[in-house]
Amino acid sequence: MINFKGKKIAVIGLGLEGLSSALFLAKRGASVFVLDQKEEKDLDQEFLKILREKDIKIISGKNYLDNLNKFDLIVRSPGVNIDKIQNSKLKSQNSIITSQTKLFFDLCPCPIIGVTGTKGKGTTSALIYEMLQKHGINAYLGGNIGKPPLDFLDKLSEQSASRQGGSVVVLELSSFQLQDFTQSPHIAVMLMMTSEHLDYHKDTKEYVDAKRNILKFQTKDDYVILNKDYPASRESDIHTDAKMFYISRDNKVEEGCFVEDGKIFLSLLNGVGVATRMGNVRRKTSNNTGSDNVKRETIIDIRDILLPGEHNLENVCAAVMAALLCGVSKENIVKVLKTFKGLEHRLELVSNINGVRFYDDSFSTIPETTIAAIQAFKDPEILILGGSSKNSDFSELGRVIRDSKNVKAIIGIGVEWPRIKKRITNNELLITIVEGLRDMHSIVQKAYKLAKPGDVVLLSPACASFDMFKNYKDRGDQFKKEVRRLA
Ligand code: UMA
Repeated sequence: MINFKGKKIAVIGLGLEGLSSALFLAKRGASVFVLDQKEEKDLDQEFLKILREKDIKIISGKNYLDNLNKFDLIVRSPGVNIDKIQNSKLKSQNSIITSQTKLFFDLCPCPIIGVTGTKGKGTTSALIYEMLQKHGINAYLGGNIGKPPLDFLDKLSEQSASRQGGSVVVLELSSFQLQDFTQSPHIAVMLMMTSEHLDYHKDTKEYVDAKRNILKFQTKDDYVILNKDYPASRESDIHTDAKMFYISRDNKVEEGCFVEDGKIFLSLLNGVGVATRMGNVRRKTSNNTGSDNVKRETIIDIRDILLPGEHNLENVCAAVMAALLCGVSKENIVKVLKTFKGLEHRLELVSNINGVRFYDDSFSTIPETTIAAIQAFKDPEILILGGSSKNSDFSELGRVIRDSKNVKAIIGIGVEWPRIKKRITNNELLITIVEGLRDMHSIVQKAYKLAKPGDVVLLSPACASFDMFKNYKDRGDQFKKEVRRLA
């Protein structure tokens, strides 16, 4: 549905996306109702004020879905599981169910680069965006990263016939957003995939299937970049018709980007030139190494990459490949890699106080990312670990901590800490354990007391935050505030 004028539309969920969708549709002449399970007093009061000013009606509280059959179009927010609406007896047979992301795909005039994966999708999306910008491409960044893309739809322009001058959109896409997709982006990036959000999805299969929608509807004129090091990503190759490139931190790849001998390489089959809707990656063959039909080119020495953490090399490889497909020069790619510090709350260096470096990795809500953060440093670490439950399995995290040579202390917090601790402790453990602290002020004070110059204090909880904080952002913000108070 492209013509919204006069249509009666329900937007479900008054969060960031719901607000944006409601305003977008009201501006185009629809009669918009925002439906939310929360009572009106618990909704964002600022958002409510904006809606009222635009004459958008609100239906809230536990019976919020009762009149779904009255709407022509239902726009769900990512946090609202599609099954809840599809199975709702209250919905009429004829109502179309969509989402902000699906509407955006219907309406977007320019190529979209979609990035998904269990972790790293925000960082990778931002890196690609920075590289496109550096090259002078009219790029936009949105999606799960916190920017609903309909907000910038009106600014986008189509590519000209010469593939010059148009906009390019980079979208971070979550499984919640991809779940009911029927279109895929021109360039799809699928990063590492393990399992997550099993509180929302029925099982790992449903989660992986949702993510695979990013490439399932691609044609042979599209491009996909897959992480070869993870089976769920690698084995997605059979679900797409797109031209395929791989990235790897562990192995050479014939076509794509990989890490070897401390460098990032691009590898292309001889004579293969790739013309996407934005650019051309036919590379010069001078200074190439490799066998006759595989041409390899060094992109950057990893010591020159500012972004910390071995795991981020996968994200760097994916971003390099995507940027090259859009015609970004190696020079501009390297410039960005030398200066891009990373996103807030993702292994973010907050401050160096008397030789003690404090890192905020509050976005780390699963064991896999905490393992990556722990392994990002060789210096002694004081780790802040624990929080509310996501039903994670902490066995591997426990093993990594037991075997690590540099974790010197752990401040265990939140309801999940006892479960994590069980996986870590053994009798010979030399790690100092501190528990029972209940606010960020005492946590940071204690961490600083335990630290010596040269140490790293790392907030990387491996858990959600809702038992002690509003969300991961609030947890990270409180951490940063307390760290800065030490200076
Ligand atoms: N709600 C209902 N019924 C439900 C579920 C929720 O009415 O069944 C209501 C809630 O009461 C609440 C509103 O919906 O008032 C919240 O909607 P939402 O959860 O979709 O949140 P938004 O603020 O719209 O933010 C969403 C994404 N949130 C989720 O996917 C949960 C944001 O990703 C995203 O940045 C934003 O859209 C812009 O695209 C956040 C996230 O946690 C960061 N994402 C997950 C992740 O990264 O792991 C997937």
